[in-house]
This record gives sequence, structure tokens and C-alpha cells, in this order.
Amino acid sequence: MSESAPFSAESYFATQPPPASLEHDILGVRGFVQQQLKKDRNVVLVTSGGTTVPLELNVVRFLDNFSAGTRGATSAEYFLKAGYAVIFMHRQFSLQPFSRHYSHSTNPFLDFLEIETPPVASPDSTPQICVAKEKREDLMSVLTAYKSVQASGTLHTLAFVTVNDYLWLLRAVSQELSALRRRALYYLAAAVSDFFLPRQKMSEHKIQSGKGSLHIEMDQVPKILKSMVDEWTKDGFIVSFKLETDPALLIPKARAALKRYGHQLVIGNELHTRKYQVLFVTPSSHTSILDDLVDEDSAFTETWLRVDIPSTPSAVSQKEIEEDIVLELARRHSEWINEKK
Ligand code: 9Z3
Repeated sequence: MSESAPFSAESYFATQPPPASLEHDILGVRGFVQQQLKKDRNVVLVTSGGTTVPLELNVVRFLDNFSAGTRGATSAEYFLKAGYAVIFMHRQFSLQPFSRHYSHSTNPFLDFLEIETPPVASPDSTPQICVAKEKREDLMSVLTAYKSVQASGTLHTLAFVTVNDYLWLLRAVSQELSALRRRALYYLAAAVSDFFLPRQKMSEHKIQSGKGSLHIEMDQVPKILKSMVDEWTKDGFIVSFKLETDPALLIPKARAALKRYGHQLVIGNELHTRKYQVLFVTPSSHTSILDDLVDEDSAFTETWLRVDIPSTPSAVSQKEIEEDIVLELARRHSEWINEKK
């Protein structure tokens, strides 16, 4: 590919190699989708976490982004609670539903455990491991939900690392999910790199520092949402996220995405307030809840969704905004399904 011609989705997949596990992953998703079709369940694809952009074929260095996968992992739990089957496509080692409550950095699980030494006189004097009393209630509720999801077979997990893995997987999973037509929901919360280094431009070995400063020209990642809407999915309900750091750009960028790709909904969020407020942007026919502000040309409807900001940085917010996001999406998705019956 030359510097001037941007990659289309088609030229991207024709020139960039698929991940080694793709065929295996597709078979797993196909089996899962068949199970959910039999059980008549709605299925959501949740993408989550950041994507890397390797700079070398024998990769030592790569670009990455900030996302820990909180939005995706939290939303997946609420989708499961709302009765959805979930395909959770996440960045390897990012947060996952249920285990996210015991992340090694914020809530290390070893701190939950205690060693109990039986009285010397007891027949078995082997020390026992038990859960600290004050932690039992919370753990029991997470564990109960986790075990119930395992028993019902409603969660299927897939991992990606690079933006290339992500694009190949997204295409394949979307195509498999299209068997569900309107009953499929696509929830694209992963933080996807806008730029990448095509394989053909990558150096094979570790970039050497001998030449002084480093100049890398990256290509733009193709706008695959267009292909998702037009080719890979059939009537599915597609929700993308738009992340900005400049609040003034949020609405225009979200509207531009809807105009450009023709999908159902963009959820706008700003980096520093993303845990407490998000903006639902839809074409105006899909209106809903509280304080809707129809814009001048009435083409779009914007709805803020907010939860309380915790009073101190360490205080735990009583409510996770993903609970309301998912409830509202489930409502809109169900309307979408019933619209064409
Ligand atoms: C998001 O905007 C997600 O809400 C966050 C979640 C990545 C902010 P955390 O993992 O963060 O909970 O810390 N995801 C989409 C970001 C993205 O790459 N969007 C593209 C863009 O803004 C369009 S698909 O251009």
C-alpha cells in the first residue's frame, strides 16, 4: 500500500494476515450462536479493552492505549443479567466480567483469604484457607452470578491483542452473528487504534536506536463500521462508542459517525467523565427517555445518561453507569426487534 491510497476494508483484509487462532475462534462462536438460536436468546457482541499496534514483526515495541476494559466487562455482566447471551471479545489480560471485581491492583484476591489454624487437639491439624468474614457477602453474590452464567452457557469469551487481530475477529464474529438477524446486538466498546503499521512496512527485527530520532508513518485503519452495517451484519442493532477529550467535539463527531455509517446508535463519552455521564445519539426516529434535546435540523436526538459522582476519589460510586446504559439498550433493542415483526 502506498502512502497516498488509504486502506479500504477490502484491501485491508486482502493484504493483512489473519491471526493464527481465527479458524478455531470462528468454530467456537458458530457453536455458541447455534446454541443460542435453539434457546431463542438475544445475543450481544461486547468488544472491550485496547488494541495494540506492533512496530516490528518480532515485536518488542508497540503503541497501546489507556483502556482497561472496565466499560466492556461491566456492561457484559449487566447484559447477562438482562437475559442476553454474551460474546465477550476482549483484549488479552484486560478486565473480564465477574473477575473484574477482584482485579489484582484494586482488590487483590489474596487479601480476601485468611489462614485458619485448627486447635492443636483436633484430629486434622492442617491449616485451612477461608474467606474473610466481612468479604463473604459480596463474594457470594459475585460467585453466585458467575456460577449461574457458567451453568447456563450464556458467556463466550474471545481474546485479541493487536488491532489486526481485532479487525479480523470482528468481521468473523459479526458474520456468524448475522444468523440472528435483528436479535443480534453489537456493542463496540473496545478502544480501537485509528492508525496502524501495515505488515509490508514493518521492520523484521527490533528497531535500532543508532540513527537518532525515530520517524514512523502509519496508515489509517479502515472505517470498518461501514462494512459492518452494509455487509457483515443483517439487520443487527449496532451501537458504537465515540471517545473524545474535547467536549465540544463529542456531539458533532457522534452525529458524523451516524451519518457516515448509518447504524443505530452512538454512545459519546469524554475521557475524564466517562464513568459518570454518557450521551446517547440516534437518528431522530429512535427517540426515548428524559431530557431529549432535538437539534435544529431535527435529524438527531441526544440524551444524556448520568449517575452521581462519588464524593471522594476513593469512594465507590453506588451505581455503575453501565447498568443504566444496558437497561436502556435492551429496551431500544427490543423495540427494534418488534418493529419488523
Ligand atoms: C469507548 O469510548 C469506551 O467507553 C472507553 C471505556 C474505551 C472510553 P474503559 O475501558 O474505557 O472503561 O476505561 N470506546 C470506544 C473508543 C473508540 O475507539 N472509539 C472510536 C472513536 O472514538 C470509534 S469506534 O473514534
